[in-house]
Amino acid sequence: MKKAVFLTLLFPFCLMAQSPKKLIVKLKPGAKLVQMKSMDAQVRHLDVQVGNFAVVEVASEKSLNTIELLKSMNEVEYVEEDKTWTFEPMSSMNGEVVQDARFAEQWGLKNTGKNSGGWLSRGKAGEDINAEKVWGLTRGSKQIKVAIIDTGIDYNHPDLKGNLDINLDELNGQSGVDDDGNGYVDDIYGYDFANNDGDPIDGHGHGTHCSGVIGALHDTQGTRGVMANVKMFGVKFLSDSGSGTTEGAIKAVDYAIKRGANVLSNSWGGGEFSQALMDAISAANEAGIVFVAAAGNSNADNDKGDTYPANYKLENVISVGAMDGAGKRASFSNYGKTTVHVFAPGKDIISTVKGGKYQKMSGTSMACPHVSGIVGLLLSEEPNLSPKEVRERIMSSAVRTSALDNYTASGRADAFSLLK
Ligand SMILES: [Ca+2]
Ligand SMILES: [Ca+2]
Ligand SMILES: [Ca+2]
Repeated sequence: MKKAVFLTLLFPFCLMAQSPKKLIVKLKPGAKLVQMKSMDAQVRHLDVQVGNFAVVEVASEKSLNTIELLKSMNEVEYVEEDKTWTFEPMSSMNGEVVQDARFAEQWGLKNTGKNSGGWLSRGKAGEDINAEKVWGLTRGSKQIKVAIIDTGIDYNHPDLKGNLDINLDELNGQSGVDDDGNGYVDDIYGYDFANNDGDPIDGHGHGTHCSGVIGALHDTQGTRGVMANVKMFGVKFLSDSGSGTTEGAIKAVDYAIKRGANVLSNSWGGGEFSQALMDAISAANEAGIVFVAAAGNSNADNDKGDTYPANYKLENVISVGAMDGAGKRASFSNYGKTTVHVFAPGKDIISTVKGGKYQKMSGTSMACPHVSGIVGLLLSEEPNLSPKEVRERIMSSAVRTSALDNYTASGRADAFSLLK
């Protein structure tokens, strides 16, 4: 008899455990949401400064009723379902692994026409971000912090180690203790909101690749970043398989703001609009922080479709499309005559990956950090520019080409023209 009772009790709990729905609730300033026992819903408040948010978890079959109930409450501004966000690579994750790559292969920085072609397409000299020339003017600054919001960062990579933003209080502090009192335990190299711990090590490789594009060391080995001098940290919210939640993305943006980032590099996206995420990015704008975003890899027109976060109409968002070594739109890259602000190299890009290695990847994911690095170079020289001014400068200095004319509001990002 006892056994039968136990089973009937267990059943509904199993249902809940298998299919909970996560709701993001924006509350009016100062409002708090109390536990919703009548709905069997779990309520958590988000400890973020980018807005007054709560997360409500409820069994799927009750989510519609719960949403209606929440919407009827005076304290609630809006409710949305948590969404899934993924990074924006083309896929060559299993591509060629190169152990001894050199600067000569980095056509995105210096395109010789010979280092940028493939079997089907010839490369074209000069179709790059004009990095060598800009390095005669600036190589960046250790005053500039760039947050790579992604799958994490291989902070042990020999080509990244010298350009990391290290939280010395935590490095020299006690394990398990929030030594600097910033609310995050052991956040030395960044934070991991996919697993909620202080270790943002990259279990995938994607975030490390983007990091290397921005700031791999200028030395004798491996690759070079757009910036020779920078302080980078990893804010992980995409899991090792490459997907994350709206909750994680909000926390990641919030953390990067608190840690003093100047630039947020975002090589990820999803399909749908999230007001909560937009509010978080808007808070970054108010803090003077530039939000660079991959335009997406669906060969789609962003003027007509919804690609977020790239399509948020905020002054600090720079949407970046990907071009190939011939200076043409990469076949996978999203485009948009008004919504895609600029293009940058994003095909067969060699950079750092986990385990101290190097690998070629393609995607607007790779174009995005090129522009993040260029923004970093600009802010190194002119730190008081507003995000809006930064975007205007990036666009007005871009090289307009017939190949890209129909695909972007400006052209190919050119770091030298920007800073000369
Ligand atoms: Ca801490
Ligand atoms: Ca600690
Ligand atoms: Ca190097």
